[in-house]
Formats: sequence, structure tokens, C-alpha cells
Amino acid sequence: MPQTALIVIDVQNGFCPGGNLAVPGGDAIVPGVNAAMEKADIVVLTQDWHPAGHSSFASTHPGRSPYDVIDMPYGPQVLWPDHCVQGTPDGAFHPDLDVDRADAIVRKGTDPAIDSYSALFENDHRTPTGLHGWLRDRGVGAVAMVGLATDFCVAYSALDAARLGLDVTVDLSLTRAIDLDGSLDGALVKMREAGVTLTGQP
Ligand code: VGL
Ligand code: ZN
Repeated sequence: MPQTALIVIDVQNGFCPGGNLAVPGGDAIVPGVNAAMEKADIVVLTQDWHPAGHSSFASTHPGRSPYDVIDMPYGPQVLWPDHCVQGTPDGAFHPDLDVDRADAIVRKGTDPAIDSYSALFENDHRTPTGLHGWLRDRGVGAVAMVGLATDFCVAYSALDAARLGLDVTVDLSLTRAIDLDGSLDGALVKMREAGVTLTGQP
């Protein structure tokens, strides 16, 4: 029997109110995410986990500001405020998230030279995080995704999972968006076009 895995994207202090890249209402999803994890057979958490001075940080590029877009060897890259630095409280999971429930935790964005929004591939869309192999070995054929942020790490993960042939559902009631210049609407359109099933309302 193909298994379904719940993939919980980046429910970290950095993306919750008070964090360095706070997503409005990011913390409001935590009780619902815990309830979803309780019901799921297989649970994977992802954790955005950047070294200090990461190339996705505006502060690493003199003269650049957060939310500027620059060309990297792998394509355009939004520059962010410093966030989710390894070992800092900003990078820790939200304190109320039931981390003990996780079967696996995937850390991403650890290479200083490349960002990684997706749980499956870095932003070159080529370098694997290893999660695809893990899911395959566990017989996972379908994934449900929730977490932060809808229009970046959740959408990139959902699009990659669909491209790999997994059956993908995103429960929007358990996501919140950054919404830079229409990025949420763009992400919703792309996910629908890719055959991702969207349920719920943010
Ligand atoms: C994310 C921007 C930078 C996310 C991570 O989790 O959506 N967004 N790093
Ligand atoms: Zn990041």
C-alpha cells in the first residue's frame, strides 16, 4: 500500500511573529499542524538552516536591501533579511510544535552558495536534499504539505513533489504567506497548473 506522508515546512521562530522573516499569522497554524501530525502515518519536518553570511541574505551583498532580486548562477534569487541562522533561536522550531512526532527532519539552505526553498531540491532545481530517496524507500506515493511560507518554501516543495510524480495536497488553512508583489497568487496558479490539490482557506 502506498503511504502518505505529512510534510511540515519550516514552522520555525524566524517565520513567526517576532522572527527575522516573520510571516503574518505564522504562529496561528501551530495547533492545527500538531493535530494533523497526530493523525498522520509518516511525518517529516523541514528546517531552514542557514550558515551566517548565507548568499540569500541581503546583508551579504554590499549595497543590497532585503527583497531585492539578484541573478545567481542558478537563476534569480530574492534577498532576505538574515534569518534561521544555524543554532540561533530564530532557526529553532516554534516552541509549541510537537517536534517529537517527526519521523525525520530535513535541514535545507545549509550550503552558503545556494538557497533551498524546496524540501526536495535546492534552488538550482537539481541538487537533491535526499528527501525524495527517503520517501521512496518508505513507499510514500502521496504527500500532504503544510507550513510556512505558502508562496515560497511550501509552493516550491509542492511543485517539486508533483514533478517527481507524487500525489500532492496542500491544506491552505495550515499555511501562511509572505506575499511579495503578488507571489501568493502566482504560487497558487502554478500549484493548480501542476496538479497540486489545494484544500482549505488560509
Ligand atoms: C522561506 C524565504 C527564505 C520559506 C525560507 O520558508 O518560505 N522563505 N527562506
Ligand atoms: Zn531561508
